Amino acid sequence: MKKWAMFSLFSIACVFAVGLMLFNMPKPPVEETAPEGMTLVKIVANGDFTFGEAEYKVKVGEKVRLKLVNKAGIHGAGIKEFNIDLKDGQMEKDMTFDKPGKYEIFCSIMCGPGHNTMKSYLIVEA
Ligand SMILES: [Cu+2]
Repeated sequence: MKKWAMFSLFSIACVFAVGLMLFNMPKPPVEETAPEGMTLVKIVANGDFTFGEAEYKVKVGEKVRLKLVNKAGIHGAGIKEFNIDLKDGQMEKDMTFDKPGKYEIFCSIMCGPGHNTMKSYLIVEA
C-alpha cells in the first residue's frame, strides 16, 4: 500500500515536471513594448549586412520609439535628416516626425564588406 502511494506520488511529480518543462521551455520571447501611446519601431540589423525590413513606416505626428537591435554583428542606424544615429550606447530614440517623406536609414558603423549598401528606409506617412 505504501509502495503504491509512493509510486503514485512519484508519477504525479513526473507528470507535473514534464508539464512544467513543456509549458516553460522554451521560454517565449518577452514582447517588447513602447510606453503607452507610443509606437515601437524595432529596426533589426542582421549579420548579412541587411536591415530586417526594407521599409519602416510611421505616421506624421505619431510618437515613435526607434530601437535598433543588432541580431548579429555590430551596426548602427542613422537617419541624416533627423540627426538620428542609433548605436551602442544609445540604441533607442523617441521621435515624433512632422515631415512626411522617405528617409534613408543607413548603417553608421563600419561593420564589414556589405556596410556601404546596408540600407533601409523610414517612410513617414502624412
Ligand atoms: Cu555598417
